[in-house]
Amino acid sequence: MTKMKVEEQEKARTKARMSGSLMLIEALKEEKVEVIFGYPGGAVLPLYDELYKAGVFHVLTRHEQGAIHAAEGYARISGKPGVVIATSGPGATNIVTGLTDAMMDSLPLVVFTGQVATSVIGSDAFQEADVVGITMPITKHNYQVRDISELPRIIKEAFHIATTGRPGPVLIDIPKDITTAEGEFDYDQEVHLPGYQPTTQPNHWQIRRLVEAVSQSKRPVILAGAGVLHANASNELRQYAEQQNIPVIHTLLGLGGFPADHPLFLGMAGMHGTYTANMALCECDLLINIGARFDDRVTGNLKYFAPKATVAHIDIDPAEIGKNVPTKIPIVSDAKAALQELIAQQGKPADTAAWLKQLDEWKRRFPLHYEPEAGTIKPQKLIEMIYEMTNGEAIVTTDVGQHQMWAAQYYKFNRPHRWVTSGGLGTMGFGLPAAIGAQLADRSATVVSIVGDGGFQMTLQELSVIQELGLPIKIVIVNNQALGMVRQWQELFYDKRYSHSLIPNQPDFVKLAEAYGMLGLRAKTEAEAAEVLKQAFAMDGPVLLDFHVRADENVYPMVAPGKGLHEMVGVKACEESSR
Ligand SMILES: Cc1ncc(C[n+]2csc(CCOP(=O)(O)OP(=O)(O)O)c2C)c(N)n1
Ligand SMILES: [Mg+2]
Repeated sequence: MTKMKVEEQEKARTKARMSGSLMLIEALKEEKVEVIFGYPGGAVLPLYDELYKAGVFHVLTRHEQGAIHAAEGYARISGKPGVVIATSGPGATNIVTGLTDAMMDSLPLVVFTGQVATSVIGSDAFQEADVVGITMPITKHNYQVRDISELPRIIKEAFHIATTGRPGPVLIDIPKDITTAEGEFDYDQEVHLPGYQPTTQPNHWQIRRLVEAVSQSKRPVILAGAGVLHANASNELRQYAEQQNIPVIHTLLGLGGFPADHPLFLGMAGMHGTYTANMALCECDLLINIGARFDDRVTGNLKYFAPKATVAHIDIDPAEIGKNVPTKIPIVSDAKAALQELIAQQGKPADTAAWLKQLDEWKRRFPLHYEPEAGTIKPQKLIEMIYEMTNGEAIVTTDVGQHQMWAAQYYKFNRPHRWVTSGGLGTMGFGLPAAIGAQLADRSATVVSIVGDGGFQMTLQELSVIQELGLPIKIVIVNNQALGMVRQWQELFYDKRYSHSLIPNQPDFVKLAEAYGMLGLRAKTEAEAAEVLKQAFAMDGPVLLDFHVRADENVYPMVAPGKGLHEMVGVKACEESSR
């Protein structure tokens, strides 16, 4: 067949008449969607019927929240949009947390919700919810399809909006009658959105100003966030930092963007950041923020944040620049494009020798620290053991709490796109379903889901999916029989009144694993931990590991709420410690 003929046939196919449901399937094919995470119900029955006929790979999670977190994990690892389908009413409201999570952490999702028929919208029909209203502030954009003729354009726009500029979740609410109505499927159209034209290339004059500021700086530092990962700019970040001899700090979400074992790396900043990273932010004279949004968990009390610094901020979202921290050099750009330009300019590097010497001294004197203890499992040690067992190569997903912070501190990410955590929203229950999406995005990766005994119980039904798909995820429960992070705050700030944070009677997680048809292993000492980790990682299939760790361990260093970064507690000078 000639090339012309193939093109004609292709055109004919994209102009064919079909139902709304089939259009959706065809659009997903055009967008090269590999997997859909979802849950059926009345309003999406026609759609599910087409899914059945088309043989699309659809993962039936056991709760819609599981579906959307799995889609987030998939998006985080693959860089492609995660696709979700939920039914109207309760199906849609069950994804509200995930949408908010994806919005806060800038993850590209395209989410389809069923809706009652257009003729009964507004009548409190069975399973009707105002999903467009509910999700307006927690989506990058949302739509309700009112006419079948709009459907192809809307789907095409949704994928475009979710994945360009600052990524985010886009929702399409589709009334049931639209899924059965027939129309022309024209997907061969340009996206035309005059009001949405993200700036991706930096302003040359602002770049020159930054180059000049760097050349005059004595104590510059780069704060790199997830924007570097979204832009696939890790290589450029490294090149630039090395070219200019500028040290690098990561936000929680940025981890892996710069190699943790690089001499210029100072660690994570913020509430549980390293001493060196936080002090560098206090003392720097030039702060170059690349793709981070100056979250309050990173800055601490803004009154004391980077008091001596000229601030430069590279961000694809202009709304972030100057939002929290006054910014002298604003650069609206994709991180990769801005870094490429900075590298190309090759300005005179800053003379950072004395600064780097000071930072090395801090690194040596005030490393992350914990007291080893025989006969128990130190959670920090547990993370180190997992790091060693996986050669630092695993994809790590977490829940939210102490275990999340220990994972961020002690699993040294040298590569991008290995770290999947809920940063902005801090969503308990995120880790397990996110691991499903992460594993489906990278089938050959070792995926470790590090979860708390509290958060695990918020989405543990997804064990069923892991078992059913035979995903070889290693689930690590850091079982401190407590809502540990809440317990820590109550110990430190509420005079040890442990109001509803201690859970001494957790279920038997090993038996639970068995109920879900997977191997469960338990360890209560470091020696047992080493043994079960060896066994688990030697196995092909999923394993659930229940580690009973010390219940009263705290995450340090810590910047108490309302304090400045210089007011960290729990820092020990190396000479005083046994490590
Ligand atoms: C959905 C949700 N509810 C409540 C919280 C508040 N919260 C933050 S950390 C935490 C404790 C988590 O306990 P666990 O999962 O056992 O983790 P740990 O801190 O013990 O490691 C709680 C309740 C939250 N982040 N998310
Ligand atoms: Mg816990």
